[in-house]
Amino acid sequence: RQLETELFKAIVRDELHMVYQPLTNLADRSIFGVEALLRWDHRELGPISPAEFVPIAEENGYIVELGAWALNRGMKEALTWSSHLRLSINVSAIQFSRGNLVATVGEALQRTGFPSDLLDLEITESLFIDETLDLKFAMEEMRAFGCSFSLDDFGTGYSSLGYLPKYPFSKIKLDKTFVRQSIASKQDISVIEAVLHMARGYGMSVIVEGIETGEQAERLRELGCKYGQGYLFGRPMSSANLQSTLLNAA
Ligand code: G
Ligand code: G
Ligand code: MN
Ligand code: NA
Repeated sequence: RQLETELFKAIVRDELHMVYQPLTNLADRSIFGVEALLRWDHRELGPISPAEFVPIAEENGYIVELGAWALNRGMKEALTWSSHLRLSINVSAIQFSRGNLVATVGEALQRTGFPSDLLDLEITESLFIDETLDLKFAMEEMRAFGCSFSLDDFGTGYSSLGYLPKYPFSKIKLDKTFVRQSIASKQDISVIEAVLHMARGYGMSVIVEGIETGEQAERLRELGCKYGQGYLFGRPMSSANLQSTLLNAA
């Protein structure tokens, strides 16, 4: 496919960049971290969504290179900001199975000097449907560096919850589909309450994704959610724009 060939050239052509979306304390709306997201601006085709190119890169294995690039770029840019924020970076299962993610993360930390205790790696819940994949050992090794793990897209994987305490996650990212009706439906409220309760039991914190309105933020805060992410608090933005946002908030 044409897109696939173009993707292989994206790094050398300097067509990739990272954007950063605020992770916010619901109590005072202060920013404690960011989620880093890959962007590809093709010289002729224009912007291509990661929802489109990440699956292609996962299929052909190029996600190993893209992922390493994203880790290095994210840590390097995060070090230029005036406040030291947590940096959350998405990683794909293929980076474990076809690459050596432990070595890649270790090298990126060393090369950039980014503090490992500020690094979170986001792993999507749907990975855990495939129980043959042994992520646990690699996760423990990275935890020894000082990194933490967030379980991304929680609630969309339709997997059993039994795997949850077996892996060293410190955070759960509740998928944005739950927020949409968090005010409308009693049923969704009880799901959110159940997730908060379970997370507390496992000593994990919860970040609610996809918060778009002040009403949602307030309702979620009342339910006991501490952390949120969404367009209400900030869209994914360039490193320079994030820096201005931090200065304006200070
Ligand atoms: O950026 P956007 O909100 O459009 O992201 C779409 C999807 O692409 C999300 O599921 C997100 O997790 C994924 N994605 C974005 N950046 C990265 C990345 O650097 N690595 C991986 N593996 N996935 C990413
Ligand atoms: O990694 P993950 O699948 O969680 O990727 C985050 C995705 O969610 C990105 O595509 C990002 O642009 C998107 N996103 C972030 N905040 C919001 C929001 O408030 N509403 C919606 N609809 N999407 C959001
Ligand atoms: Mn994510
Ligand atoms: Na998500």
